[in-house]
Amino acid sequence: MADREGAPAAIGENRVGLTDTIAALATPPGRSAVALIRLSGRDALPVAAAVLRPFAAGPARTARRAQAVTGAGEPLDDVLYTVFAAPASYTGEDLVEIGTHGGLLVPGEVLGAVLAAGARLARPGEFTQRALLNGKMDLLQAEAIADLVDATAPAQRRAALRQLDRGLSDRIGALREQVLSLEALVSYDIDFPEEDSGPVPAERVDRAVLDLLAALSRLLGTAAEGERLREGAVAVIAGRPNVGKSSLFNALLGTERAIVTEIPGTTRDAIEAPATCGGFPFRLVDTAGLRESADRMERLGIEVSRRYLAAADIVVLCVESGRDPDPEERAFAAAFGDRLITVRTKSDLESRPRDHRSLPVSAITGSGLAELRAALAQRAFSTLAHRGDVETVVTRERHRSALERARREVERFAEARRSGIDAAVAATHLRAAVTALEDVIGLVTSDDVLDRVFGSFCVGK
Ligand SMILES: Nc1nc2c(ncn2[C@@H]2O[C@H](COP(=O)(O)OP(=O)(O)OP(=O)(O)O)[C@@H](O)[C@H]2O)c(=O)[nH]1
Ligand SMILES: [Mg+2]
Repeated sequence: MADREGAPAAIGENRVGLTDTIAALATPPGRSAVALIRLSGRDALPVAAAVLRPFAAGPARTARRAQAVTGAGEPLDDVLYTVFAAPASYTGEDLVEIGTHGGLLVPGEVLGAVLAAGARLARPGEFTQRALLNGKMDLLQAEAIADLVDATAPAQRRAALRQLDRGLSDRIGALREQVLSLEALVSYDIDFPEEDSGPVPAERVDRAVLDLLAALSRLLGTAAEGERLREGAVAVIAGRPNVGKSSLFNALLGTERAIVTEIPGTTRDAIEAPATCGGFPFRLVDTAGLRESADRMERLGIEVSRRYLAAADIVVLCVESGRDPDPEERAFAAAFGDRLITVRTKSDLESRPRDHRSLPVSAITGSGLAELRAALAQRAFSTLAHRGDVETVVTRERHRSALERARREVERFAEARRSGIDAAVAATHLRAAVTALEDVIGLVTSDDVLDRVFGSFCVGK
C-alpha cells in the first residue's frame, strides 16, 4: 500500500467543528430489546459523566452498568456503557457507547439528556467522517462501511468486507506506486535532456507504460459488474399478455407482490422489487404484456415496459410452454443478444420439452426456479460468479471515473513522449494520474466529495 504520511492531518486542516462533541442513536428507532447511543469528541467523557451515575472513564473497553439521568437527576434507564479512549476508538476521538433499553421512548430520552449535557446531534456519517479525518480509515473503507450496512445480498457483503479490508485501497495504492516509479524513470530524461540515450533506455519506459495501462484496464474491467453489484442488476420480465410474467415474478420473490388473473392485460404498470438470486442482488421488474392495444391505460403500461427494457441488465423473455416463439418474439429476443434469458412458462402443462435453448419454469410447482436464479446470477455477474471471492472490484462511479482519468493521463503521457514533447511537460500527465488515484483512496479529498460520500450515510454511523 502507498504511504499515507501526512494525509490525515492534511485532510483535516481548516475544517471547523471537527472535535466538538457529537451524539446520535446508532440503532434504528422502534421497539427492540436494546438501543445504542454513540457519543464522540473532545468532551465525550465529561458529557457522559453528566448523564451516567456512576461514571468512570477507565479502564477503557469495559462494559459497566450505570443509571442514565436527566440534568435534574430523574432516572431514565439502567444502561451499559463502554468508554473507548482516544485514539483507540472508531472515530479516533474519545468515544462512549451507551446501550439503553430499546423502544420508542427511552433511547430518545437518554439521547436528549446527552444533548442537554453539551453534545450536539451528529450529521449523517459524521462518526465515520471523523474516523477518516483522524486516519483510522481511508475513503474507500468508509464507503465500504456504508455498503456493508446497505448490503442485501451475500455477494455485496463479501465485496464490502473485502474493500473494508483494504482490498481496493491496496490495489489502487499499488497502481499509484507504479506511476510514481514511472515518474522516477522519466525524471532522468528531465535532468539530462541533452543525452540522446539517457541512463534509462526508452524501451524500459515503454514497457512500464504498457504494464501500467494494462493494470489500470484490468481494474477498470471490473467496474460494470462492480457497480451492478452495489446497485442490484435490473432484470426485467417481459413477454406477451397472460404468459405468466407476474406469477413468475411472485414466485422469484416468494410473495404475492403482483396481481395475477387469467385475464390478459392484468399488469398495467411496472412493479419493481429487490430479490437475491444465487447470492447476488437483483432488482426484479414485472411489466405489462407486450401487444398492440387500443386501451389507453394498457398502451401507457406498455410504454413503461419499453423504458424498463431499455435500461435492463437482463431481460427474461417469457414464452408459454407448448408454443414456439413467433417471429415477433424471435425478433425481440435477437434485439437483446446476451442480455436475454428465454424461459418457457407454465412448464407443468407441458408434456414434453420442445427446445433446449429455453429454460422450463413453473410458477405453480416451482420447478425450474432454482435454475433460473442461477442463470440470472451467472449472466448478470459472470466474472464475479466465476472468480467470486478472489476478485477486487470497483463498485462506484466515483472510483471508475477517477481510474478512467488516470488511464487517460497515462495515455496522454505516452502520446506526448511519442511526439517528442519536452519530457518535463509530458511528465505533468503522470502527476495528474497520481492525483486521480489519490482521489480514489481519499488521500486528498475535497469537501464536496466528502459531503457526497457521507451524505448517503445514516445518522449514527
Ligand atoms: N398451470 C400454470 N398456470 C400458470 C402458471 N403461471 C401463471 N399461470 C396462470 O396464467 C394466467 C396468467 O398469469 P399472470 O401471471 O397474470 O400472467 P401475466 O403474464 O402477468 O399476464 P399480464 O399481466 O396480463 O400480461 C393466470 O391464470 C395464472 O394462474 C404456471 O406456472 N402454471
Ligand atoms: Mg402480469
